[in-house]
Amino acid sequence: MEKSIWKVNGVKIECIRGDISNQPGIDAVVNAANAQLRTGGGVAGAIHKKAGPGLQNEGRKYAPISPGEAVITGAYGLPNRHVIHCLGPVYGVDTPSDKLLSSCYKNALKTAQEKGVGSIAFPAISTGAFGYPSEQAAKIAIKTVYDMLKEPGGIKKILFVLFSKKDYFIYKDIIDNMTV
Ligand code: AR6
Repeated sequence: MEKSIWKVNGVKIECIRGDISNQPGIDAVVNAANAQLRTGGGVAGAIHKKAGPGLQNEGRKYAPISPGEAVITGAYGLPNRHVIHCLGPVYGVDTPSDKLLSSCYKNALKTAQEKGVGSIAFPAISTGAFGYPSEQAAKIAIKTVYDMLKEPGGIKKILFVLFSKKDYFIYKDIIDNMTV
């Protein structure tokens, strides 16, 4: 299997190629959500399809959310305990896009820690329909997670799940070149 692992303060940071809706063994998966927390294309489509209608029903209570925000729900038909929904910025429209994208990862991790989540999987938020260039988004995702791990928080594993081979190698190159 294609994967790359890096350890920071005892926390495993790993990237793999795969489908975010098929990550058994991970406590919480992150959804690249829309503001209404409804089903959609890409990640949101895959997550809602597997979770079933309960996810959208619960999401109604929290919608709408703003770019950079994260909310947590149950996972319903998914093989996980929670879904953490993040609304990424539409690249160049929701600004400053870099800070808003970083806030997604920060808020997702904070929310996860508050719920006692031990492992979390992220997709490449904003890099599909929202147009964020993959390499810039990957650098923000990895740097934000790394900075958050300087403080102890209970999370033991962070998994980046990339759909395309190209995105997987972008993450792998960054992770393989991190030295701590
Ligand atoms: N597992 C992992 N990654 C995936 C999957 C999957 N099953 N499917 C796609 N990707 P996107 P966004 C990759 O568009 O840019 C939705 O319609 C994909 O290749 O899901 O944040 C929502 O309803 C890309 O690299 O999220 C929102 O309206 C990345 O995941 C809007 O799109 C993110 O693509 C959110 O747009």
